[in-house]
Amino acid sequence: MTANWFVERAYGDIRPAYRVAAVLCRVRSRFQKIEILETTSCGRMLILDGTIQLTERDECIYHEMMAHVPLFAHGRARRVLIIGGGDGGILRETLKHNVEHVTMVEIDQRLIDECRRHLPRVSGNAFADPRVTLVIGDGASFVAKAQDKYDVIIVDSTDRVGPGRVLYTSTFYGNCSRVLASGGILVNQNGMAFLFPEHLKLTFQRRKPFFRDTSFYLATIPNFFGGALAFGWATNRSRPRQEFGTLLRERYTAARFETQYYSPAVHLCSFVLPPIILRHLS
Ligand code: AG3
Repeated sequence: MTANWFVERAYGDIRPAYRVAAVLCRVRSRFQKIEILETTSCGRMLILDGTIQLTERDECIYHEMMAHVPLFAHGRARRVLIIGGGDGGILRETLKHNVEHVTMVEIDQRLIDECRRHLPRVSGNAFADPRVTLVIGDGASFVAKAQDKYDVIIVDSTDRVGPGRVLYTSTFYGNCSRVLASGGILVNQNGMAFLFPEHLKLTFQRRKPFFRDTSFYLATIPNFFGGALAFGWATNRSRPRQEFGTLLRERYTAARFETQYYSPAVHLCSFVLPPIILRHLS
């Protein structure tokens, strides 16, 4: 390939490619290779260890679906824990809610610094918000030691390779269920549903012992290759999420902020799983 194309090599025999106008950052941190590129088609793009994490053009879908689905479903979340999410997009969306406190645990300070510098629109003013406590450290050991309880935990990690691996283990899920307050909700980035259905199965089986309701919801993020992305959902709430329709609409209207992809209707239908995916959940 010519020098001014970025080729994503994460998918074996298929390689998506993007024309690059400028390389803004290409460094190796203690944990991973960080690249931020200016593409001609999708604005700026963040790549970690060769896998696309976001583009300015479609990051709203990922960040809105990962923050607003658990937060509107919960309805009264006061304390939120974000694991990962160094670019600050989840933090930005979370802070639109009437939350009291957000703790964000990101392992890679360098990632935060490079994103604040080259992707300032993604975090906006989120890191300066007085409700935020930023912890630089390992999310899995943070949750293992945590004494506080959280209403919502959002795990914005890379795929099941690299530094994020520990965030897909039974030990981690058990610890999350321990630090969730009553009625609390855990969501995570669980990989491309059609490319890696075995990852859904693994997550489902590992979570079942700890949660009353373990499932997934879907959204298509155009620059994540392979179709729909699966978000994991786990909670011990007794109220079934299928009954949320009217409540969600009330909460959304009361929140008074605009969204580009999220809506109560999108929220509800994102939990509808086709048989080809459902058959992995048993
Ligand atoms: N974090 C997870 C992106 C998953 C990408 N996977 C893939 N393309 N196969 C995104 C970070 C955004 N805050």
